[in-house]
Amino acid sequence: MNVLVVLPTYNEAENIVLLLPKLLELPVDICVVDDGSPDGTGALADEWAARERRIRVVHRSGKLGLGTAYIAGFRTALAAGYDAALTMDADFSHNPKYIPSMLTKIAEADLVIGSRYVCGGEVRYPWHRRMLSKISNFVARLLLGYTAHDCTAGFRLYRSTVLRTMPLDRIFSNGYSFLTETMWHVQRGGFRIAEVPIIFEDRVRGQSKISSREIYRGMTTVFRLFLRRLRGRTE
Ligand SMILES: Nc1nc2c(ncn2[C@@H]2O[C@H](COP(=O)(O)OP(=O)(O)OP(=O)(O)O)[C@@H](O)[C@H]2O)c(=O)[nH]1
Ligand SMILES: [Mg+2]
Repeated sequence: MNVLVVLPTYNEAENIVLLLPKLLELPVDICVVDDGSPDGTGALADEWAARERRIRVVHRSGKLGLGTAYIAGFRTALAAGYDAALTMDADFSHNPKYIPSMLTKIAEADLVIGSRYVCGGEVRYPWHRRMLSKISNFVARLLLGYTAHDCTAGFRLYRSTVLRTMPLDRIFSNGYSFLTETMWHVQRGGFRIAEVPIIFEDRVRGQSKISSREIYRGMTTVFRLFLRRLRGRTE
């Protein structure tokens, strides 16, 4: 299976130079989606891409949001004929050491989640971030009927068959809540979901980009999808 790792970046210069060599040790290609990072992440990624054919870089004009960065990566993966796309954060919260077990698991699933909330998984965050993550997961599972234990995780391996069924033009979340919204389509599509345990570590280098606005948007996304569920709509 040929897999494209989709790596959204915004000001991850310190991390990208450490992460790309780690990813190159694995049987995957890489697509960095950089939003004109002022710290030069995009230029660093270009230098790597010039030396290594397995790396490509999508440059966008400014900070357009995590969700649309994933979409840009998915479109690249589909256009280039990859069998699957793996999304992950570029700040080592999603450690590449878990990718081999995700690649193995995809043999029996359509979506594999690097999961914080199955046996063996863990979240190493400050307590308030841990609570926020747990509550948003709990609410999404309760209101939207999601069966995955970690339905807000960004560490995911999607088969292209799943991506092709997603209405990428009509997804309304452009930020972090994209993850909650895509889970809607995966679950409605009846796809097989598997989870492999990961230990999620807090970032050591660089700064967090999640804002209170994104948290608010996350809540509105859940309620919007909940209303859709009440109306019995599948799209
Ligand atoms: N291209 C692009 N990447 C983004 C954008 N916002 C965040 N990212 C990247 O998405 C990934 C996750 O963002 P983080 O800031 O780590 O968010 P988080 O993991 O929820 O927050 P922390 O745990 O506090 O780091 C990182 O690789 C970011 O560089 C964006 O608007 N555009
Ligand atoms: Mg992070």
